[in-house]
Amino acid sequence: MATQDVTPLDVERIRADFPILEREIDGQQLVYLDNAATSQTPERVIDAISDYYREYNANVHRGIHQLSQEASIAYEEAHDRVAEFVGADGREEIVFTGNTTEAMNTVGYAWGLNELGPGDEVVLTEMEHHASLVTWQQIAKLTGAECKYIPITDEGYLDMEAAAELITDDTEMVSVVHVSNTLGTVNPVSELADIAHDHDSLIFVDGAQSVPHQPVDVEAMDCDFFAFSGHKMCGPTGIGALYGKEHILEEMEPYSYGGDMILKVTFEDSQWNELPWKFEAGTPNIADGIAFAEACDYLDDIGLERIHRHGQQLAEYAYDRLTEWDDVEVYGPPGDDRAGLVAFNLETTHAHDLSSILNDYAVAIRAGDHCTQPLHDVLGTAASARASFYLYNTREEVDALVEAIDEARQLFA
Ligand code: C6P
Repeated sequence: MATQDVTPLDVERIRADFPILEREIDGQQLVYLDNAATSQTPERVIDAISDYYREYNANVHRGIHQLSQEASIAYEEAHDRVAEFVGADGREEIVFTGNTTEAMNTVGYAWGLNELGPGDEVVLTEMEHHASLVTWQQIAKLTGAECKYIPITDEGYLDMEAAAELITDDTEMVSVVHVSNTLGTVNPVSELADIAHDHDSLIFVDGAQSVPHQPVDVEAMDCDFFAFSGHKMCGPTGIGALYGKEHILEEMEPYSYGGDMILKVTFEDSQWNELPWKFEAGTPNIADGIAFAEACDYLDDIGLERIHRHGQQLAEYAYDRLTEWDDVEVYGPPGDDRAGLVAFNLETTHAHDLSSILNDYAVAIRAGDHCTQPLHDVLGTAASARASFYLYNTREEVDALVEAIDEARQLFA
């Protein structure tokens, strides 16, 4: 692989791309540290949406007229762009979905219902997001299959010895989160793919928290399925993608029926359209699909390797500052080995109260279970506070976070 440019980001210049960052809350400058939930949107992505509605709003694959042709081409090419962004072969391997969750459910219903049965096992991890955990849990109930969970170590890494024992010839699917949205752990997904394939199992990787922050190559990873969301990577809400190896998607039956996913329909039966349209029933989210591709361009123009390093540096700095205090518990791996987020708890203050106090200082973080309730059970807490960073965040914003937390510590001491 060519050496990638890792010169530091020009954050001030980047911030100018995001109009929302100028917002003030009660006269104070917004400090937005909830990027793992939803990232902010640069002007050119906003423009891509409004250009579509102003200039070529029309349904795709249905009209011969000029606007429909323009919309169809832009929407189709958006699939190619998103495919290229994650190292897929082409549009055949990229199904646009509403988000990561819908991508999971697509595989759960379209693949799982047909392929799983009693005696089969789905291996997940204790750090799965509900999007994968609940999907496989419910598909397992419907099919008689069983879910097993790879445990985490005390430091928040996957226990790979346990993984090697849990993945067996009974395993039909390994479903693993690439980057944990709660621990910040980066999981060894290629190694897990090798173990899964040694047992003739497929592997689904949840890339919701990796694709926005680091270069991803699904072919090098050798995963069979991969999912991610536009709204966490400078794109719009309501759009995401499911990657699947072409031969697997080819063999899979669709589970959502209607217009555009068919080639030929009679009163008796129907034939399916070619990939990826076979899995995109009904009028799709055209504007956001096109803007999703614009977000890929935006991130590539800045450079994923640089974005990655910036997020890691901010997380390490936040980790170091927070762990200076004895009354703060930080979850997950050490500061120098985590993705760009930090989840923690104050001994004296519930995460929700802390988040509410931070809001008084215009500091936006997330508090709650982050859709990882079983993981929080393992951590021994019902909720945590989480600060998550992106390309436009600064060290000064981490300082603002820490100062606001200190105010809360004094208040509840
Ligand atoms: N996590 C968070 O604040 P959707 O909602 O479908 O776009 O993404 C679901 C999802 C799946 N996997 C991981 C690892 C995730 O982090 C998320 C979304 C947000 O952490 C909202 S719960």
